Amino acid sequence: MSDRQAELDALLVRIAAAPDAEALRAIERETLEKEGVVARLLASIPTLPPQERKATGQWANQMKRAVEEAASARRSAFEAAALDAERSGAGFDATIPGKRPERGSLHPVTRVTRELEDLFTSMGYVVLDGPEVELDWYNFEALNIPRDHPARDMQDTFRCDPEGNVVLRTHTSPGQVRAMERMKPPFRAIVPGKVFRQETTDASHEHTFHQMEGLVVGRDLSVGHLIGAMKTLLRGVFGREIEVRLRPGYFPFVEPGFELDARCPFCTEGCSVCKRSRWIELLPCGMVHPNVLRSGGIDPEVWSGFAFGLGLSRLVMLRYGIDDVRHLLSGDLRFLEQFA
Ligand code: FA5
Repeated sequence: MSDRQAELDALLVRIAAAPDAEALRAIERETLEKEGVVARLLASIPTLPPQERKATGQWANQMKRAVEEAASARRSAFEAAALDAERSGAGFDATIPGKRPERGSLHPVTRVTRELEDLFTSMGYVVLDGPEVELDWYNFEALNIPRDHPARDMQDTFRCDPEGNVVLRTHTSPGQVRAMERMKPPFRAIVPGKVFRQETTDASHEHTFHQMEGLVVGRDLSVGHLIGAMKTLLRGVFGREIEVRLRPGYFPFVEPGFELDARCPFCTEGCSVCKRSRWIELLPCGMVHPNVLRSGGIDPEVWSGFAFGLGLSRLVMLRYGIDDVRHLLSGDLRFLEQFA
């Protein structure tokens, strides 16, 4: 037998005996790739006497084919063995504990939002959505806050274009006019959502927080209806009477306007959440201004309305005893896991 044939036979024996795919790959590398025997053989051809060149080239190709075929057969054998092992259950330990998938949970703001949606829909309200990137018209002008009106300074606004025609909504009140455009009176609607203000943050102020707008449009609605609705809302939310106070409040889109505050549950003598006042601003509200009804295409001579802007983030704080609003959107799992 020639030396070449002996070399090939030895290679084929090693391939057939390769214990695993990695060992097989190593043999393929040393045979077929850059510095492998086949490559070296082909590279040597120009240096050989002309009469030997053809035979050497043919032999190199024959060797290459033989190695490839043997390696492919060995690889198929590995795959078949792995499949057999899997089918027979070999190597599978049924006593090893499985990997438990991480469990997520609803965010506290989502939970309270859903509860409120249930409460309000049971009272005949529809739930509406509105854009977070809002036109200045809906966020301010249609709400009786023209450009240069000092009330614009009450809410520091993120503007999205140099002209200031597009803003990140500073409150859910634009939902009032959008609701009027979509529905014929009489109707009741709530608009929960995220709002944005460019302001300094502290324990009770975030730049991004949640509100829930409420709007009722009907005939002959009065402050009495408004107060009745606010009481029902708070009873539904807290499941009990909580101490509240009503004081006059100024918002250009309601007349008269009120601020409804809830007693701070975190202290008896004032703390950073209530800014030492023992009251938490929670529920501004009022009778819808005739100009706003007109902006929404509703005749104020025929229809009246009341609206409220619930501070949803603050309500969530009250509900779960969270002492800093900034935890809510921090994304901190140590905080969120408490609600699992
Ligand atoms: C408004 O946003 C009015 N649109 C509310 C309204 C609606 C009045 C309908 C009348 C009729 P105000 O800026 O006060 O009002 O915000 C409403 C509530 O959002 C506050 O009572 C408070 O609970 C909450 N809030 C305000 N600023 C922040 C903040 N930076 N972080 C967290 N909650 C806030």
